[in-house]
Amino acid sequence: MSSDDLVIVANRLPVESARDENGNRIWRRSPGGLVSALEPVMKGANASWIGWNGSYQDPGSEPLPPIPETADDRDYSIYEVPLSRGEVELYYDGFSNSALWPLYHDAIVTPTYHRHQFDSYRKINMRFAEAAAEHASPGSVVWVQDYQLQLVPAMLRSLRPDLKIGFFLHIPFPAPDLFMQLPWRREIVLGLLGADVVGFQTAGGARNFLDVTERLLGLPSVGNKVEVPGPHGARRTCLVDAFGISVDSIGLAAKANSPEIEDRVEQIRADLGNPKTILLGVDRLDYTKGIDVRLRAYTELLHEGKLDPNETVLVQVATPSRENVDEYQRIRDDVEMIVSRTNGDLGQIGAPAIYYMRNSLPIEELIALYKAADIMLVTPLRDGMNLVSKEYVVSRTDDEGALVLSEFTGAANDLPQSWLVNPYDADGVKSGIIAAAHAPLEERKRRMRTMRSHVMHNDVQKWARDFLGVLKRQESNAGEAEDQQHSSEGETANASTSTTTDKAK
Ligand code: ADQ
Repeated sequence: MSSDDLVIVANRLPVESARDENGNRIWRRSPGGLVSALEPVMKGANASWIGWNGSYQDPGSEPLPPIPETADDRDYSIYEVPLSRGEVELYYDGFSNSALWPLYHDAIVTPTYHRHQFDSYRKINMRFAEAAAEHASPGSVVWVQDYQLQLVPAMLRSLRPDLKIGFFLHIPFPAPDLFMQLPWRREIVLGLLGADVVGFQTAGGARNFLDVTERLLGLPSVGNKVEVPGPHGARRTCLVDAFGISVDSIGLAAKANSPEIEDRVEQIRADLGNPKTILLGVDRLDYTKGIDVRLRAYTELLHEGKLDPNETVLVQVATPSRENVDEYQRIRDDVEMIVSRTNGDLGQIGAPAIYYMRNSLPIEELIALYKAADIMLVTPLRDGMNLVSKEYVVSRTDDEGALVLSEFTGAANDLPQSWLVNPYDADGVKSGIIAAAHAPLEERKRRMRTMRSHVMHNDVQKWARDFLGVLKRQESNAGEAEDQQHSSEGETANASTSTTTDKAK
């Protein structure tokens, strides 16, 4: 067993199993925002990552090759948490992605709540907490990630009261009235309060969490701190704050400046027929991302003659995501319907109006697309941060390009020089696109320079340093060891407070 000073606990490992062109099993880097965000932080640290490898581990299933101890640019340990197909269906596709994900994204689609799914969520959270308890060295820092693992902080504290425990939520924390729908709302809040520091993407998310803590548990905050009562009159402090995530700015900008990428940009523009204006969308294929919103806006602009189909193309790259969840099949159908209608109506031989790719691309190819794109369209209905917008900005080392960005992303706080749009207002989205397309070059450059400078100075390494710095400075809660071992008693004590508070409201 190894001991580590920094332990990341996340649903997914930074690697996943795949097959190469010869059909052999290989391990490759996992897609998605979390891995992009955390990998730079792990490099060079005495660190480990605990998570699921993305494959079902059922009795009789094909054994996977061991994950290499170290690979290329990885110098941290990996510990796998096994999950069976049934567990993934209940804990991940079920409670995490059919209840929590839609609820936390403003209930864009109706969340579904099932007791057996939550039971599985609780059981799997305990499995992650036990793995962290096993691999963390005494007194080390454990950083738990995201909505799939909100019960882990309190569970881990009860197993290992000596640890410094941080939690970061990558997605929005919803308005209190919405959160109150959740049948297991108290258990979730108590789970999070097990951490020494709970981080959110935005100040609004942190405020929402402090509000529900007061409403549900009757625990007021002083500034950004909540005193959490233990069973025998003991108290510990939980600090709640905003830490907006970012990207590996220096690494991305260095790639963007490479001659290979410059060549690829030229080739992409040529392959697209050297149009006057290239619009680009890059997302996971998720109903929160507003892919349909931007495709509709673009199509209407073409039909209205405000964009010329002979001079404009839109490229949409969408990575398949959560395909076992019905709503994801629905958004895929919607998007593909719009693409085929628009191309049917407006495309010509060799010149479709929309280039649609449903796949995951290497980061170098994404950067080349970012650099080729005159207008980047980021139109989520709700998004915790949105890394794509920041990747676009740091890739534009030429200061050209324009960003059309939804107000309902965390990134909108950091990138106010973008063309901000309300994705629920179709005409507003269209006006934003037209304004970005017609803005004088000098104005575009001025806006891009300011945004690029902001993201270059506020990168993912700074995000991690800020969070871990606050966590390490947070007064030690380790003295609560004994009390926390009786955390279930503590929950009972809190439960009576909260019931009173609930009734009082
Ligand atoms: P996501 O919802 O996955 O992340 P986002 O922040 O945009 O959203 O990150 C997506 C990542 O996947 C980016 O790094 C992007 O480059 C990559 N990606 C997207 N499409 C791709 C494609 N076709 N091929 C290859 N890579 C692709 C969650 C939250 C966000 C939050 C992040 C990080 O929902 O709000 O910003 O975590 O906290």
